[in-house]
Amino acid sequence: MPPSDLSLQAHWMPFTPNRQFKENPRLVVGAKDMHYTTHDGRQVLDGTSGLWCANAGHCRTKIVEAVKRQAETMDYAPGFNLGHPGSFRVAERVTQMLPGDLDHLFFCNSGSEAVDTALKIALAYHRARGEGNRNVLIGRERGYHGVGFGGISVGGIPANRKMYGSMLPRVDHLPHTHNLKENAFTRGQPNWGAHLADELETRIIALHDASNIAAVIVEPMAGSAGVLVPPKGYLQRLREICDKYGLLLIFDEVITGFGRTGSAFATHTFGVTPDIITMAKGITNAMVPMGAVAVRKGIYDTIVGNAPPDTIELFHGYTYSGHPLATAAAEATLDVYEEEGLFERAKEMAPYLEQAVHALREMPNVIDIRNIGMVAAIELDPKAGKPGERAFKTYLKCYEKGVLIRTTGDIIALSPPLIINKAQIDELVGTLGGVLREAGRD
Ligand code: PXG
Ligand code: PLP
Repeated sequence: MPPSDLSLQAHWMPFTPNRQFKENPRLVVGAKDMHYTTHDGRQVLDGTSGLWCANAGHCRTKIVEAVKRQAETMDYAPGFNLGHPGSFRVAERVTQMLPGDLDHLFFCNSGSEAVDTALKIALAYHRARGEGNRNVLIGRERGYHGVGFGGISVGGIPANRKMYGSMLPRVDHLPHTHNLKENAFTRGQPNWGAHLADELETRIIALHDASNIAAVIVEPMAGSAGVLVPPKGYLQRLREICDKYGLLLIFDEVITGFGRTGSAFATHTFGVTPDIITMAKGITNAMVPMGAVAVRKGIYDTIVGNAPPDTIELFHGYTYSGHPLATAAAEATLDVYEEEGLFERAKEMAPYLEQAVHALREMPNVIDIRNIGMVAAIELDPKAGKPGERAFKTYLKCYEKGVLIRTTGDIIALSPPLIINKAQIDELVGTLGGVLREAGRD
């Protein structure tokens, strides 16, 4: 139980069963490297990088120091009509990590804002080209693009949409690629499913006409909906169809950015370059909220070049776009990734994680295991009439036993900080395996 003077009532917690949590709360009060400290002094191994964001581990000294220094030097700088050096440096460094001519970066404060920003940029781009009728946006079933109205409109998670009435008009969705019959227990990219991208051409473009479609947004690897690794050739096919019909391709790399899939971005891992990339989370190692949107040169040049001189070219931005504490955290974070070679490390450790998680195959109720880079999912057979219960009980038991996992429905996701070592992978997967075994086939 938390300290008796702490009231839990006023805080309406996000994506949490509030009543259940407040009856049986779990509080953490400290974090360092691979571990959280609970309020009662236990160490918990972080198998999820917080919420997929502390990719270099927690409270890294270099990042802490950079943020402290910045807080003492300049707390805040207005971002409209005024600048500070940090945001320009981060934009240079991040765009240098990206392939092709993805060479401009717009700042915001979260993944949800990055998605809204990217969708608006896509619409503004076509309008600047004189094709403002291109305003249909295409997402994908099971896609998670945050919780703004833009993100839930193109997103494909029913529970995140159903309460909120009308969303963006003129949206359609590709089918998702998850298919256990074809792909269960695949290591890395599944062989089956590239043809699902063809629906963009055969159904969606056929229905709406390409001349009305602005952009296609997908997570190159769907994270939130349960780690859906793209089938071989699938993203290439989407790219080809977008090129053929003049549609912008947006990769939402809020989770996959900054090393998760075993290279800097999923665009590198899968060898497909989109027109726009959204990012957040790992950009500051979760130290300070930050999001960003990278766009290809042609998009920036078109929107900026077509506006009358001496006018604002894009009517968009946030009070905290490029906040100095966030840019200080981002610079130090990029240093840590680079100095410690963490993206390469993720790639090197990936086979070990793969081996470890696939050893859970014979555990009770496991119906699929999938993985890529430093991310893995173990899917459980849902209990009849009680979807999600089996995985959530596993989460609670693992937490009691000192490891933090993440669940979505009956899918368990593991996405540890990229600094995890082999003994810690053994501890994470071993504890999970023990809990699954104990639960048995109830
Ligand atoms: N796009 C993608 C692909 C994401 O994964 C967002 C946008 C939204 O980011 P913000 O910063 O607005 O939350 C996300 C966020 C989970 C989990 O456990 C995933 C996210 C957030 C919280 C929990 O699956 N993804
Ligand atoms: N609401 C009001 C009344 C505001 O004045 C502002 C910003 O000035 C916002 C919302 C948007 O806030 P932010 O720029 O932090 O997204």
